Amino acid sequence: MKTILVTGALGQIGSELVTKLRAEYGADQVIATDIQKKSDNDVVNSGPFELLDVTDAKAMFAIAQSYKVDTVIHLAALLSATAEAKPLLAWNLNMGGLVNALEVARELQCQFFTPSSIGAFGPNTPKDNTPQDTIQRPTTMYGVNKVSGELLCDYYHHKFGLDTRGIRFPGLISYVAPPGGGTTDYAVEIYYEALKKGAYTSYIGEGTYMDMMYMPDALQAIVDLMEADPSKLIHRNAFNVTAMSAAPEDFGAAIKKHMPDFTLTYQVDPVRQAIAESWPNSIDPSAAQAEWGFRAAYDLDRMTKDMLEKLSGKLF
Ligand code: AKB
Repeated sequence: MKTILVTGALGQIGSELVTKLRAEYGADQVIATDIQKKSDNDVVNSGPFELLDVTDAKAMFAIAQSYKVDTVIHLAALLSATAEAKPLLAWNLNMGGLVNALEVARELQCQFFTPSSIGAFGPNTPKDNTPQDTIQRPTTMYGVNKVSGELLCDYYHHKFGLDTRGIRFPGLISYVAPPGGGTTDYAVEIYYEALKKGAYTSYIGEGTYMDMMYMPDALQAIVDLMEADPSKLIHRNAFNVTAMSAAPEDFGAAIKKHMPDFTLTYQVDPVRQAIAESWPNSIDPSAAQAEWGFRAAYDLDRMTKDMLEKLSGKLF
């Protein structure tokens, strides 16, 4: 039986991952933590919840020790656009939080997971079918954090024998908790605005391709990787995964199949556009497929149908 500490539990991934982990391993086995407490949130009310600032190493250790956790899932981080606006805060939070979480895992001998991102790649990375092992010279603070994080997790594995595992997530799309401060957030906003206004103005330009994935596939990937036989893992930090490579007009066309009057226009934000252009168009997930059986169940059309159904139930 696992006892799992989750940081950033009220964020985009955490809000749904905690629910899934509680269903799978038992509500009391998943200790959700976040820097804020929203008392009407299901994550806060469906099992143990503790307030935690991940830059506070002692507080993190005390919570982990008191619940006798054996697994740490460290999600708390600033996303790419916010990190670019506040680079020093991003370094302190993203790297400080990560090293604290790794230290907790080392001292308590826990299994460890933290997400990396397509942001760990940069402008001189091969853009199409980006290999698992390739050039990683990102030009954003978020990317610098993600590459450093991948290396640090590998270091803890080699140096201390810690069971560290990670995934390079593409843009994640979900109808539950909104993302905040990411470059790929447009791919979530477009569904909300389609339903609310029948129109969306994209801050990412036409023809800009990035990898994307529906949240249920991302959550399943985390569980599958954490359950994977360690003897089969050649890589650890972190695996390329993707479900689709798409540009704004592809989302527009998929939405139009359900809402023929939907209109998509563009007003490009130069900061987020530059970040997007420094990232791959499409990444190669074959290492994840070979080493732990990764597969995505949702393509763009299946995801769009589900997003529109679930979101309209939520909004109206
Ligand atoms: C972001 O846009 O910052 C994130 C990511 C791809 O890591 N969604």
